[in-house]
Amino acid sequence: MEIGIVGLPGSGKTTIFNALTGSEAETSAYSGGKKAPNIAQVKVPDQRLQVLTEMYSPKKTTHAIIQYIDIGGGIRTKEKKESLDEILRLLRPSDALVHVVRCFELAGQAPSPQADLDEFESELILTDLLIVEKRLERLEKEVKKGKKGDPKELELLQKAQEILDSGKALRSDNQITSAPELKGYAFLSAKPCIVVLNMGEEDDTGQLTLELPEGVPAIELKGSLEMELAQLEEEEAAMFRQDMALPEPATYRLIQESYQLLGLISFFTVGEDEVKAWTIKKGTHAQKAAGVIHSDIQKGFIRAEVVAFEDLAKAGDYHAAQKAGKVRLEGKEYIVQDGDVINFRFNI
Ligand SMILES: Nc1nc2c(ncn2[C@@H]2O[C@H](COP(=O)(O)OP(=O)(O)OP(=O)(O)O)[C@@H](O)[C@H]2O)c(=O)[nH]1
Ligand SMILES: [Mg+2]
Repeated sequence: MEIGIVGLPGSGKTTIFNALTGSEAETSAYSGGKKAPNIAQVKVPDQRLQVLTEMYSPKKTTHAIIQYIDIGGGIRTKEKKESLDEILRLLRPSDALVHVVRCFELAGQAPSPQADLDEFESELILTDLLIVEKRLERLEKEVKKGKKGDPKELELLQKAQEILDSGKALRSDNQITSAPELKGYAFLSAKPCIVVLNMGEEDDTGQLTLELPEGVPAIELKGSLEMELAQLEEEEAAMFRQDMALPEPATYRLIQESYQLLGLISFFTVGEDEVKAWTIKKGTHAQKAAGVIHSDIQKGFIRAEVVAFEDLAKAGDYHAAQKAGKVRLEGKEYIVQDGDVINFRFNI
């Protein structure tokens, strides 16, 4: 799972990337110059894993993982064709976007978050429109030459064109985002998106009221501050946080929200060797979830022994949860819930 960090040049993308991942990638003065992309993986913070780890004292605890990619510069559709191609290539695999908006003063320039947000959103839309128009042109030529093409793809592209022409992103149209015929295009405005309002250190949070695109949540973060904390040793960071009455890194919420935005949930497997969080899409059946661990477990699936994390935590341990009747046996059609602790029974 990968999330692309995007936004206008100088909005603080690399700063947010560093804050999220604890990396020390070089930030830029206001330039928007082209640089190599930054890529790093982070653990999805999850309190429940800590509780389970205390319960089982395993040799190893494994978190769910998200990969973040920070591309240099912004998207400039009009001027730089080449850099656009490069950016599209980099962002194509991303499952979602984090759109960083500058809300701090930079080099004497006051922030204009609403205008910046709208501008970048338009760039996403325009970028997709260019791709759609190019493709439609080619399809029309082929039809003239007597080739048939895929009528479904044509219809969907025409619908996409209409949406984009009206100035809207593709992400809020279910038919477009779920169509297998359009998967290959990797439209940027079709990717789920979270806006990060990147605030200055001294700013009061909770004051900004921006008009957001449909279906796009926003989070306020103090990018520079969070970056500095993320780069400190753990003990030192904890001291600073205590002083500033910041209970946990603000980035935790961003990571967790991006996980939710992608429709992802975690189930857990537990034992003395390992306590582990597994990532699945919401709505996944037990047998398919088993396949995330190993295809053999999916193939030889018999039953899933399931206890909800909350019930297990309340009971204190597995045995007590069993005695309280909280451990259930579920079949392959059972829809796995966020926080389920599962023991798969299978034979091979
Ligand atoms: N005061 C303040 N400055 C910030 C904040 N975030 C970033 N900056 C400054 O803004 C400048 C640009 O930050 P970057 O993180 O490099 O921005 P970027 O979006 O990655 O820039 P490009 O990759 O060049 O497009 C740097 O000088 C940062 O120090 C913030 O939250 N507060
Ligand atoms: Mg950067």
